[in-house]
Amino acid sequence: MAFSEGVRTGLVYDERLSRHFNSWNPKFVEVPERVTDPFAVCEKYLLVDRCKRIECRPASDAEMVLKHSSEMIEKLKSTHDMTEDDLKEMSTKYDYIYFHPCIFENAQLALGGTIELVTSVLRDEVRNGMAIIRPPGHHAQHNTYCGYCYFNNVATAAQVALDDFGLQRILIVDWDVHHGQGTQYMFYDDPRVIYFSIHTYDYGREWPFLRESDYDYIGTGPGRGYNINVPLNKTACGNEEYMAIFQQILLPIAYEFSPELILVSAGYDSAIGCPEGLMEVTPAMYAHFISLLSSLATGKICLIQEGGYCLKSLSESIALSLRALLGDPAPMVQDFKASDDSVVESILNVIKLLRPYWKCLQFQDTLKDSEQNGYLDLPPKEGVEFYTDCMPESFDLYQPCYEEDYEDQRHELYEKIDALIRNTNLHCAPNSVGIVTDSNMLLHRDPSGLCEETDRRLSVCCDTLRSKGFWKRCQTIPERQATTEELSVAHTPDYIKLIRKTSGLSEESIEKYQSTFQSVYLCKDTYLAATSAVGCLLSAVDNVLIGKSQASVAVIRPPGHHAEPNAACGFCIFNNVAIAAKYIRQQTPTKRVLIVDWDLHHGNGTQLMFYDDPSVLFISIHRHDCGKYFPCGCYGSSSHVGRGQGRGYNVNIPWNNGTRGDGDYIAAFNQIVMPIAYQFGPDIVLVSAGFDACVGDMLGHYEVTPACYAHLTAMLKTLANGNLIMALEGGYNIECTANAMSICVSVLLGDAVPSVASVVPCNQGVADIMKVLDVQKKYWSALKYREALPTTKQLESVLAAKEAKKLEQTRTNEECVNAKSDKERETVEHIPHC
Ligand code: Q9C
Ligand code: ZN
Repeated sequence: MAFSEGVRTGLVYDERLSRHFNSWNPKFVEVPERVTDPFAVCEKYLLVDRCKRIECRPASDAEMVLKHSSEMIEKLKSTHDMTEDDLKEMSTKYDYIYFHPCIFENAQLALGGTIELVTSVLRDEVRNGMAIIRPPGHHAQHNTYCGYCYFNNVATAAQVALDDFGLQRILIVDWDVHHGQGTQYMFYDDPRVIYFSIHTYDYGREWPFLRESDYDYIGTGPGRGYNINVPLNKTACGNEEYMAIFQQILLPIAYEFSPELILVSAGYDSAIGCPEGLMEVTPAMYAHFISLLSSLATGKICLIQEGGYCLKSLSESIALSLRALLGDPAPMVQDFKASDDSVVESILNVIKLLRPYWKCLQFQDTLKDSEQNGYLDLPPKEGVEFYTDCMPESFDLYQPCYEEDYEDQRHELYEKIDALIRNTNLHCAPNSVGIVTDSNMLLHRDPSGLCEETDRRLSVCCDTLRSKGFWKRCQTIPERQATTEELSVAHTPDYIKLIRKTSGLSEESIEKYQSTFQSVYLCKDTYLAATSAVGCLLSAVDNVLIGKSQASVAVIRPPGHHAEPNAACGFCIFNNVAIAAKYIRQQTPTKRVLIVDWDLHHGNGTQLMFYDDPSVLFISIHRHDCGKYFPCGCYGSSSHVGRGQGRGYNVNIPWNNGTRGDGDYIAAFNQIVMPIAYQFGPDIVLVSAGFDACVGDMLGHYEVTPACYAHLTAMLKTLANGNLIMALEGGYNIECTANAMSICVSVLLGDAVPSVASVVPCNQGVADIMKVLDVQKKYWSALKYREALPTTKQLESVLAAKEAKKLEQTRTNEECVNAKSDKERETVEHIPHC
């Protein structure tokens, strides 16, 4: 049975994994509660019963040797019968490793459990899954144990996926706060596996003290460009920094790579409160990472537990991770500050080395030969000693796992975590999607029969939603008509009166009203249809506001986003979405509203209605062609940013010249829409969902695929607790519109997001996006990545200079040694003759 009919998420957990512990060092943080506590919280949140339980089994010999030497396996096996003294003696041979009589069995079980989980996903028995396991794996290497790790669970599972399932593209994401050097080594030359790690580094002064944890280690041979290290050179990095790394590096590369499987080395020592990491990622944030990654690889994502040593944040983070895998909305995270400059620097350093390998990383400028800046430099920092060069011969049995002064902060940190837990909104509406339409809207018809905006746009959309089975999976929301009072939040009384007056009029008498507007037709039922469109959308809004559905969809026409306070325009009569936004502000004045308008055309009407308003952020992405495309003129240009208090709260992303496709839209979302949206922190998201940029649309001639709209929907769904309201705007190829809309509804219902092929923006698309970044970075610190980076040639000459200097240094050192021995000889020679 495939997962679509069964349980979606696999869960690996095994009591036996709590047997081993460090019997001589009670302060050692790698403790049995690291699995029992998280599991208990998962049970408390009633998540366990929603999962398919997958048992641990011992990994086979054949599986263990995939990534490890047989000596190493045998040695671990032999610990079973050792005395404690022998175990202790052996532990001193390894860096942060202890042995326990159960350790072999448990390492074998953790590895077997990981493989079971990953193969269940690859066999389509579950869509995704999580392994709550210990010992962790990412420091384990071919021939050595390291950092609480014995067998490399994730690397071995990846190898199984390559060997037994013939996968070609696997993405490993390692958000454990330590560098998973073991995994890095194992796929360093393999382009089939991306190893992506975010870890604390401090220019090499952080454990595991490796030169190769830095950003310039990008893989070798055919694997060049497929190893990605994001070193953090400060502690206290939090949600904003990690999210920036996702938006600037990980997600763009993931979209270009188009993985078939994602494995996460899910270490929660990056979470707030962990003494090993001293970072500040909040438990809810992991749900965002997972939701965003789940759009890729058709949702095939496996989380394999690695580190995490603050039991409170570890447990909460694991539970919220599992909940995200199950498809519950990511709980809102707020108060995004600007990323720390040292992290901005790390991000740009990564980009400067990787941009020759990834077309998605093209949003920075290029340093001119005459220019200099900090990015011209290359590692290492001087005066740092690495384990890379001199690994100690033995290690202290009582190595402290963290600095002593952590104890002073522990209480305060725990209170902070408790507050986070209390304030996390885990509300889940009884329905994922409410949906509404009304046959009144079919009555609005062009008397000439020539206009593309036809009633069939709506009826085919609804038919398709029904025939594909999506409609019946939604909650049907009752339709209604908007009142004059409701319309007047966005339109002038005279204008409303004028439209109302056309009700029931004959064709000839309507003619004179119609001719005052641009690209609009009116008929005797226009008023009825248009008030129904607004009413349906308000009903959809109510449904979300009262918590009946998490998201809702209004399948409506006539569209609205061109309609201005006192004018119909571009097939639009009343501005549905603008009225909805004003309505939300009226009902709940504290709510911050984000409007995303992905209709092919600029939403000039909506822009106008919120131009001064900082509580409603309007982002429109549209074909502009330097003002020559409808609705024509300069209003859709990127320089229109809002006015007064509202400056920065109007974001236009205009496309100029030529067609655009998935790569451009995904890039615009990763580069502009999502960074701004996360920083804004909306309580509710409205989507002006026109599908006229869809491939096949005869008005647009753009090439966005229906699947791409699913991705855009999935991204926006990570905001505002998933409180997203989608309203149909344009879209004139009836079949394409119906397909695209259906796929968006499907994603809102929680179905897997279909994969788009490897996508990259076109050159003109990159140029358009850069222009917007330059305008908007003044208002949004999340966009501050437009620095000039050196060219490969410049970097090569810096590298050559460094090498030359190193050579010279070795020579001087040698001279020193020689000089010294000369002196020694001298001394010897000067011993007076007897
Ligand atoms: N203050 C994992 O998280 N401790 N292993 C270093 C630095 C060793 C971590 C001490 C950390 C090993 C899987
Ligand atoms: Zn770790």
